[in-house]
Amino acid sequence: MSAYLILIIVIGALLVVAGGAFLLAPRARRRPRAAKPGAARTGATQTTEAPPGEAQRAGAGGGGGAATTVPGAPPVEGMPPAVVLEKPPPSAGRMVRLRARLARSQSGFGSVLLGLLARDTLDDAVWEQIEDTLIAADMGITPTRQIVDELRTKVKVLGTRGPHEVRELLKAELLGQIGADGDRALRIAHSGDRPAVVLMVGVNGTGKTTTCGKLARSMVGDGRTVLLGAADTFRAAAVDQLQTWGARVGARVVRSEREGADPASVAFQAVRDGIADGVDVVIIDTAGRLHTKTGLMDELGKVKRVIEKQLPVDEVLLVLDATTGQNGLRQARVFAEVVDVTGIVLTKLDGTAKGGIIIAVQRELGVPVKLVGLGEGPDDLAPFEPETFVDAVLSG
Ligand SMILES: Nc1nc2c(ncn2[C@@H]2O[C@H](COP(=O)(O)OP(=O)(O)OP(=O)(O)O)[C@@H](O)[C@H]2O)c(=O)[nH]1
Ligand SMILES: [Mg+2]
Repeated sequence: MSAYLILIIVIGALLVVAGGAFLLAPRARRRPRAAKPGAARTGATQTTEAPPGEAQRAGAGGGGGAATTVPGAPPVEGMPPAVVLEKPPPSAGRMVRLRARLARSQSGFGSVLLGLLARDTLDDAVWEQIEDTLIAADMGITPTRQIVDELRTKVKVLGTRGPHEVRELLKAELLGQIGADGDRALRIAHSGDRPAVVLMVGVNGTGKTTTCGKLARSMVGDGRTVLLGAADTFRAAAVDQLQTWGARVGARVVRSEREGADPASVAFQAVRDGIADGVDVVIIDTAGRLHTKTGLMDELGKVKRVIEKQLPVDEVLLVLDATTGQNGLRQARVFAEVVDVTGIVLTKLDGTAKGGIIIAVQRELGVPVKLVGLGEGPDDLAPFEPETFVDAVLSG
């Protein structure tokens, strides 16, 4: 009897297994063969599997290659997701677009200054308050004194002061200190067929990698081709961070597969690949440096020298965090001793009211602020425009 029961159970189990296999078999047959991931070059990785046009066609389901996807269909196991490249906006007009954000962070000291200057009587106590306000905005002592002296003279000459006159006075002074006519354009409009090379340097956490990514985006938005070099070889996460930025806009990222590899050799290879690919610009990200550690600073000099065995470095952009004030200025000084800084990127200007640092740092290095970071969003990097900045400061 019990043997009879066991037999029934075994037959039942076999039926269940056979039925399940029958149901699953057609589905397995329907599943397309997994596409081979794109072969990475030795020591270098291409962030997209196909050039922009092809990637977009694949995304729309029209590509004849292995990575064809149907819009809305769930991802198929083993198949890499099709890369749909973003179309970033061009760099022109960005600062105007971000003016409201700038005004939110900077107009505090602007409106205090306007209020003080509009007072009926401007005695020593009021001038002292004006001076304190400028210093509190990180303007620096010498520029502050110059601004106050000039304003005192002009107010005397002017006699009456309506709100409009006061605003114009202050605007002229601030613009005079910032230097409205400085050459702030990035030197990337290269002649001939070599890529322009941009080296990003700065202390930890100032926003170098983010700026490399944002800058690559805005260059792509301007119709340029970009290659990124991940010469921050100390942290794998930093390399991945850059890779993510590159992948979004179809910029190839040259990286080392080995953590702790020589940053100079990655930079060298990035430039070599940039030449071979015929890109317009190669942007090299470097590791954050403690400006007190001579070893690391020397290494930065080496990165630059090694790149220059192939091509001149057109821009060395020093990334400074606007919220760090005087400390940022000290960093700037040390970096300028190791590499010839050609431009300053002031990040996190959205997070501080101390926009006067623009004046102080330009004075310190004799180098213009070329770009400003105004947020964490991918398009929150803008070419610095003094007039837009001053208008935002005085908008309160
Ligand atoms: N609010 C704001 N945040 C920013 C800006 N630029 C960068 N950040 C943020 O600053 C943080 C550090 O940025 P990273 O780009 O990783 O800095 P890094 O200099 O590469 O850092 P290390 O690689 O560690 O040296 C990130 O959280 C960024 O989102 C900016 O303009 N505004
Ligand atoms: Mg970084």
